[in-house]
Amino acid sequence: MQATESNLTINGQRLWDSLMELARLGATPKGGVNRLTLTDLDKQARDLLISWGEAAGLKTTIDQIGNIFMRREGADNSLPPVVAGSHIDTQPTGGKFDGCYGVLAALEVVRTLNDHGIRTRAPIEVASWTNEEGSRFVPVMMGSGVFCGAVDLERAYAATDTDSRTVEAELERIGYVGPEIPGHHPIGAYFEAHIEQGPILEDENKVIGVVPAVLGLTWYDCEVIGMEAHAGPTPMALRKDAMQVAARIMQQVVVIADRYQPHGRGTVGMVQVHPNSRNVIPGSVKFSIDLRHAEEQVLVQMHEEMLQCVEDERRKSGLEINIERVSYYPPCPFHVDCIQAVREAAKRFNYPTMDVISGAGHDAVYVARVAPTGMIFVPCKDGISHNELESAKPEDLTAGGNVLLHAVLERAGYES
Ligand code: HGY
Ligand code: MN
Ligand code: MN
Repeated sequence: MQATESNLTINGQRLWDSLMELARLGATPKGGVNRLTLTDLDKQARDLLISWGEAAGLKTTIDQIGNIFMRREGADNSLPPVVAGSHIDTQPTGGKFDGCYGVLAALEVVRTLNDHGIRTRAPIEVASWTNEEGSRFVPVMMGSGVFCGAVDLERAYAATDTDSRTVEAELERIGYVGPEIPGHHPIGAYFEAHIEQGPILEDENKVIGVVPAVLGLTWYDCEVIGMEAHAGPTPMALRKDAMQVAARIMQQVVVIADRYQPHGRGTVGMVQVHPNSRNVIPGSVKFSIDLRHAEEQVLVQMHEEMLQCVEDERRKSGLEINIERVSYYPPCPFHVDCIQAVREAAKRFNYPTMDVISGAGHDAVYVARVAPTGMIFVPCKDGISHNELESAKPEDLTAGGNVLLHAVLERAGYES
């Protein structure tokens, strides 16, 4: 059947089946996925994705930071490709859909075009970016950051996990150091479909989120250095208790975020206590700080207040406190033409639609620096993500895939 543009839809069951099969790699007892970047499980997922791409007739290229591009030729291959994708690495207690949905929805677009023998004018590519999550290695969105020049390749290679393994060694070990120089890969336009990872679409009974922009983000590693001592005989006034000082700084992360609502965000997600023994006054506490906002000037203000808070605690406690910024990107608006393509595609199906600013970071933030970029959100259950309970409705995932299909076609053009 030669589909006309208006009634072309993806195969939602095939998309769902692929999501469930990929989710088996690193499946956790609570129904989530633990597949950290550059682990053996990540290699297995990369290998599976590439095998699916090859089965769909795609040609794979890999760059030096392990970003994967799977290409479907068009009628005019001198045109830059329209790329769709996301990431397949997960959080330690991640879900089945964060990132994987965007990559497999892009693959489903290709599979659908194959089913209907549709040849696009520009080539189409499916992209899977390395280490979007920034959980095992910082900075966050590492692969797309290196691709757009925001992150230096050598800095990325030197990043270490808590076992002192480097990105370079792990990428080598899993066999995903590709030949292509990151960024030497034209992109005509980029679309990323993603679960919203928040409650707005579900609360508002909408199916499609048109994403105008993404909150800016600033991440820090902070370490308070005190002195280990016995929890019993050491008088309170003589202690150099790293934990108490760290706890005051952690409280301020939330106070600063609350000061700049509605878009202010502040989170302490990682804490390492040394020696982490119940009857030893902690000698060192290392912790992460994640601050976000929709306006660059406010994010700068939050940054300055965070540094001032650390300075005040340094002076009051007399302890050594180190704070290092490890990730930063300003708020990111998407391209008006790509936003419009998403809006038009959603209108084609009469999907209930609304604009949603993304609180989460995505590879699209960095790709937007080198190509017109847009995002498509679909609801996730109770807005929960970065949690093994993460869940989404097949019909919503299908709707997002249909919007992705038509947004890609709008930018790639095709011969009917
Ligand atoms: O941190 C984020 O927003 C993304 O999940 N990496
Ligand atoms: Mn994601
Ligand atoms: Mn994520």
